[in-house]
Amino acid sequence: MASHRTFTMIKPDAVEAGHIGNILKQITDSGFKIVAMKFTRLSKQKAGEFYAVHQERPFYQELVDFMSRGPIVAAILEKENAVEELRKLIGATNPANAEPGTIRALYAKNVGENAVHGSDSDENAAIEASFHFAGVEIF
Ligand code: DAT
Ligand code: MG
Repeated sequence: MASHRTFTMIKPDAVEAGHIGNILKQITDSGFKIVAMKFTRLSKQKAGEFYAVHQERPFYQELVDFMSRGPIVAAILEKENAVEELRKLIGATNPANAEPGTIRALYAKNVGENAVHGSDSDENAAIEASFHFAGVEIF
């Protein structure tokens, strides 16, 4: 995947709270183009695989339970410098530390239920995008 792309998820807490539309609007208003998108749900096994890098962390089981408890929106986004730009737009992992106006400052409940995911590198963006999407689903 080209480096002008990143991967995002609107997490179960934000979907449950009815924030899909507002979050997608904020993303597209910030200049991102959606090149793939689906409304789906992670099984516990799939959530565990997605976050396998965190499996030694004390919050891993909580994270897997949370990410599999309801539907999510998964999307691939395109913009110049996409990974860094999306991380700026979503804000710090803990919403208490997130800049005002960022998606997590606006919609996240706490460090565990923090509304959105954004890839942290071009390499992980490519891995995460192919975890969720087949080539024919990316436009
Ligand atoms: P980010 O999602 O900002 O990339 P991360 O990769 O460090 O953050 O962690 C992945 C997710 O794990 C994060 O979005 C929410 C959860 N998490 C991280 N730190 C946590 C903590 N201290 N307590 C509970 N959940 C945590
Ligand atoms: Mg991360």
